[in-house]
Amino acid sequence: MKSIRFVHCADLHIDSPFQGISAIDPGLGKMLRHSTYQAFNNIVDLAIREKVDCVLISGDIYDSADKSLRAQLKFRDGLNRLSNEGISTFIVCGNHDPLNGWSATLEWPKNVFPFPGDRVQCWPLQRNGEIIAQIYGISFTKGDISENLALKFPRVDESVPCIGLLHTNIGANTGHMPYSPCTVEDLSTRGMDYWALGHIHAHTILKTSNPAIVYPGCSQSRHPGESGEKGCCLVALESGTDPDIQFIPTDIIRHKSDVMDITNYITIDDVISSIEKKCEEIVTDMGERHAIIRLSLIGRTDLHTELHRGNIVGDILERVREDFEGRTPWIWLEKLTLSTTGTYDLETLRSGNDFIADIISIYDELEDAESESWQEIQGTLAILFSNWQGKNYIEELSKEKLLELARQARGLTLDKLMGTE
Ligand SMILES: [Mn+2]
Repeated sequence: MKSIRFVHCADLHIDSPFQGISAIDPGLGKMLRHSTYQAFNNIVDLAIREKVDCVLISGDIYDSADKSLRAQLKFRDGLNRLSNEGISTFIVCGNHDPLNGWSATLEWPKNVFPFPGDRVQCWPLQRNGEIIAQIYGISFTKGDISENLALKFPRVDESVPCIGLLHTNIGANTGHMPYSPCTVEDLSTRGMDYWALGHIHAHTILKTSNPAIVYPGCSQSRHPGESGEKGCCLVALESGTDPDIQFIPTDIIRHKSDVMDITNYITIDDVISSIEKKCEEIVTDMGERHAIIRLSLIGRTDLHTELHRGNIVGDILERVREDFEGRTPWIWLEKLTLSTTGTYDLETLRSGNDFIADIISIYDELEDAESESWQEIQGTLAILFSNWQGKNYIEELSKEKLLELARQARGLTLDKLMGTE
């Protein structure tokens, strides 16, 4: 097998509107929107710097089928830069940018190979007139493809590396829309050396070789659910060895959720300055990228009651945002939640014989997934998520999130019963 090197990216979601933050702060919203373009430019820069043979884009280039002309022109600018360096780009469309959406009448640079939706196409990749790889792919014709497109790929047996491009949801991954569903088994029996997938926004390597099955993840996160680093893969395929797959961050702005323990804090000043210090540390850890941060305050503190007064958390949030105004890289404290408890001793209260001890034991039971209370609460909540109306308004609750809510509820109950508020 000959050797080739390429960049594999997917889910660029160029021109994503970042509706939540744009509504609060239009200036910040504009910068966020620009970040999806910058992340794509970082991918192009990487491909040129590394002198790769090609770039593979596995769907969801744009955020919606009704993509803007601006987004299409900027995307073409990147493809032009690649083409001018002799780097080919292979593209499949996904559920956010299917072939039946509008596309501007633009001339595309040479060395750009879009895949059709009616069949699996094979484009040879050439270097100095010689075929060095075969690239197979198929695009989404419409947004909601329920067909298993992986089964349309031929079983190949080639002397050059074979790569499959597909936007797909593998193994009924319930965290994502079940478009073009397939299994690792379906992909493993096609004779490909590398599956360049798109759709799942978290970078995931499902198989490292024979064939490698890879999601690069999105190139720029768009909401707190997409926390951590985002980027693309730089891959080398060579005969006789496992593919070398390197994850390269390309994001401009990063989301981070964290907790901060304020046990033993005495003043609100301590809380504000520590939040700011924590945010600074997070940005340093991110390699000085712009940051959107969610913080949850935890711990047992005398400030518990004060922090629960009126709009005190909102005021702290606003003060932190003001203090960070004009900072580069910028920091946006997106959300501050309180999960603190008062300074009462939970152990002593638990061991009592009174109503308060009973209340605590009910909350304790929730920590055990086998308990009746836990099953009951799950049963009650299941109704909310079994219809579309509920799903549209409430995020699915993980066990951790539910326990966090239960601990907050316990704190509020004890505050009321013990008259600390
Ligand atoms: Mn996507």
